Amino acid sequence: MINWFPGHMNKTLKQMQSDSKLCDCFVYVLDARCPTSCINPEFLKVVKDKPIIYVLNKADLVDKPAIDKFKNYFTSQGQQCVSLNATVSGNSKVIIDAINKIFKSRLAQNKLKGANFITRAMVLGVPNSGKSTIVNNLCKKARAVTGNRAGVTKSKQWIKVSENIEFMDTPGVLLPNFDDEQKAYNLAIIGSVKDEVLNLVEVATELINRLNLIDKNILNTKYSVVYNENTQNIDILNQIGKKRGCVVKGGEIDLERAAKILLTDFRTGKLGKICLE
Ligand SMILES: Nc1nc2c(ncn2[C@@H]2O[C@H](COP(=O)(O)OP(=O)(O)OP(=O)(O)O)[C@@H](O)[C@H]2O)c(=O)[nH]1
Ligand SMILES: [Mg+2]
Repeated sequence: MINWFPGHMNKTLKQMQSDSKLCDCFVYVLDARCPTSCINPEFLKVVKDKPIIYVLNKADLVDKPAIDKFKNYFTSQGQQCVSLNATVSGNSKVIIDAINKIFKSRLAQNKLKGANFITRAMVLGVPNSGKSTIVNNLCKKARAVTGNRAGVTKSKQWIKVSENIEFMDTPGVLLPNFDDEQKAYNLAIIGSVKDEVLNLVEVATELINRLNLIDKNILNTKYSVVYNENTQNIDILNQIGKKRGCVVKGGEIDLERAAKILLTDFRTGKLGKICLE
């Protein structure tokens, strides 16, 4: 189904591998709505054995128990993990604190010597996870370009984010192949894969499937969807389309338009705080 890994991502990975030699640590940005789906095995070649700060970003779109569950998961593995809504000014400071904690003794030693040591961190993650938003959140003014679609950042850049820390924003990189279809759908649902290369009706019916497993009331509350024992996911998409005026000539429903409406409502939190994992 979803098999999309454009050539520029391979090039980006190679560049990141080379730039990683200049980095002391890594800020690994995960979308809190499906954190483990955002783990890209290719990043291991970039990070190697240097420290990582895992960021559960877009925490405002997920219920707190889910955030706590994933925080516990990472910390129980001895990893640093913070959660965040990067759209709120100043919030990303928790990442600076986590980095300073890791390099505490090195900072103290340098202070004694009177040297100002700069810690360099690479910000990495799948597309649309909020990497550039985090970088901007730490600057006085917007430095990195952001946008609610995959593939906004085209090239790397170093940006000073505190007195002694510089971040390198990088373009989002997807997994070269998906052996796990569920993870692939999760990434498509959250907007990490370009919508243009997707069958949005298929992605939307997958979302309906997941939402109904979590709580049947979600779609019922938002779109007054009616169920009986034979109701299929595609029928539900039809009902959503009807409710939201996606009717074309002859009374048929424009399912593509209905799919876009449902995905946008989910991505912008209009269906509530929902974690897909
Ligand atoms: N609700 C919410 N939206 C966020 C958060 N962080 C980022 N966003 C939004 O997510 C979208 C993507 O943000 P970017 O910072 O461009 O993402 P990116 O990871 O740099 O994306 P690429 O450069 O394409 O890899 C934007 O519309 C942001 O406003 C967050 O914590 N909460
Ligand atoms: Mg970006």
